[in-house]
Amino acid sequence: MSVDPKHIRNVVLLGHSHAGKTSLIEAMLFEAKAITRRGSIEGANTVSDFTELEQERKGSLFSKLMHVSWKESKINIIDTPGSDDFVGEILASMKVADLGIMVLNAAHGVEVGTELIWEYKEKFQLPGMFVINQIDHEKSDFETTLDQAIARFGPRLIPFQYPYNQGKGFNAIIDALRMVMYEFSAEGGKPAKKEIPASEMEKAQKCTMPS
Ligand SMILES: Nc1nc2c(ncn2[C@@H]2O[C@H](COP(=O)(O)OP(=O)(O)O)[C@@H](O)[C@H]2O)c(=O)[nH]1
Ligand SMILES: [Mg+2]
Repeated sequence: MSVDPKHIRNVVLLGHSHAGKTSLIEAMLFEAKAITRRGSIEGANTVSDFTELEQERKGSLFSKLMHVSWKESKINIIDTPGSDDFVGEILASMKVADLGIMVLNAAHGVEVGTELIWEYKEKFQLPGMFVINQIDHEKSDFETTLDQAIARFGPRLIPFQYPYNQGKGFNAIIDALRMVMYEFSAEGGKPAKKEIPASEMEKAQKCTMPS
């Protein structure tokens, strides 16, 4: 398939080890239908962590390039190791990316690796967005993680999606830009679009207002 260069995006996933970067990419590949079976870290069968050493250690050691087709675009996705020991892999990936997606673990908040990698991201003046991950974890605390990110990385951070029901049983998010709720089935796939519950309306409207 030939792709017009204006429809090519290069994104790099960044963040502390175990934030969930490799698992998130596996979900992205699955949702974009680049793969038909979603692997896991525990199953040692993700697309990204394919080397024996990574499967043994259950963590990424090298940067990897994958891609998906999404509507008219080709999105190149680079996975990176989280540990500063592999900073060369992280920096080289940042150099070729248009966007850095900082992945935060909602059960852990901002971590040392997040801060170190953020400094590099700022040095490269790489545009960024945050994904707060592991929302289904019983100790997930989206609000505290977001507050920590705003306190550490600046008030310009604006949440435009947030979980409706974090913790065990999590299956819905509020999208404050489109002003809808998306409810996901356990198998993934296209979410059901629902009205934002009345109890969430004020919070959703406030999300994107400048403070
Ligand atoms: N419950 C839950 N576990 C997750 C999620 N994302 C990743 N994990 C687990 O967190 C651990 C680290 O994930 P991994 O993708 O290797 O993180 P990475 O080091 O940032 O690439 C693994 O045990 C994953 O199974 C998530 O959204 N929910
Ligand atoms: Mg990884």
